Amino acid sequence: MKERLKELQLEALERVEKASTLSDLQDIRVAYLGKKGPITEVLRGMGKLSQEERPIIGELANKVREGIANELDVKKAKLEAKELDKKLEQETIDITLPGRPVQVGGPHLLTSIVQEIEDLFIGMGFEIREGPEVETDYYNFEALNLPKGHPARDMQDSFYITEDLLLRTHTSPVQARTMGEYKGSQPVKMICPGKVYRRDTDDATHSHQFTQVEGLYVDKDVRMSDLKGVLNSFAKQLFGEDREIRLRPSFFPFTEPSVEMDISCKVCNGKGCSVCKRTGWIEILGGGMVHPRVLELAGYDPKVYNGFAFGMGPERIAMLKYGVDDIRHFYANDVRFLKQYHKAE
Ligand code: 2NM
Repeated sequence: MKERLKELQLEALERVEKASTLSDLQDIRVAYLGKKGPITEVLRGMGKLSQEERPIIGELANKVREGIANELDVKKAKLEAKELDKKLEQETIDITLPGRPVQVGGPHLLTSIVQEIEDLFIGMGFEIREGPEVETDYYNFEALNLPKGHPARDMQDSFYITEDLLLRTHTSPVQARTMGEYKGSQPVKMICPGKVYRRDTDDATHSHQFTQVEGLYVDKDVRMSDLKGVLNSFAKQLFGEDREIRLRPSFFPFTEPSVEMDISCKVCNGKGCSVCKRTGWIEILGGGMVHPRVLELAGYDPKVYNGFAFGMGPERIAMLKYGVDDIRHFYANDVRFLKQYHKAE
């Protein structure tokens, strides 16, 4: 039996030595150490041995088992390392290949312009205010001196939700709300950027949804010259120190007197071209002194307080500043358009 065990050991170790794959090793493990293997068989036959021989053979059989198992483990580790090396070699990365460019996003042109406008007014002491896009008839019209029957309230011009609710047609209701909140107790100096809605047919210069930034300054002794100074500073910071401004009389229901502001045309330097329609001037916003009725409705005594207000369309401002020829570019989300205005990193 001793000889048989030693023979098995030699045979097994020789096969382990020759094995070249992990599956060869598994076969050897099953053949020699498995339940039906020769060593198990030897152990099973030990009943026939004498008392003295039994522990010696038992010990030897276990040693042989352990020896084979040990060699199998050592060889297994070697083969695994070899296979890993082979795999790594096959999977080498060519670090000389050019990289794939990463598409970097950036803010939408409209977002950038609104932020730029906000920053300019924050610099002049204005706070930013926002309000609901679904607005009541009261704040959208009534509080702004647009009583029932006023032509601007026409069903044809607004998106009504119910008789009393509509998508706001301008951001002025945010100002009416803010004044109403303060109830005449303190000055107001704010701008309100946001989306507004009008029932227009979309074309190069009209959009049923667009953006507004409106401003309001209410205090004691606010004058038209204050409006002119603020707007002049704004226009020069946004369009360049070399731009001139002018105010022309106009009409809005919520301001009296009302004005429209033009900047001198940059394209022709005031000489007259197609951009300024031969006038040398380009209209960029409207404004005026807040109508006493608007102040009164919000709880401000028009004998004590007065103020100025103005409103502009950031799409139009961006179109003028960057030469965009169609308002629909802002809403088409064509990356070829949008990417042109991403600032370089
Ligand atoms: C404009 C033109 C003139 C305006 C008025 C007000 C308010 F709420 F204070 F009465 N907000 N915005 C206003 C005045 C807006 O946009 C062309």
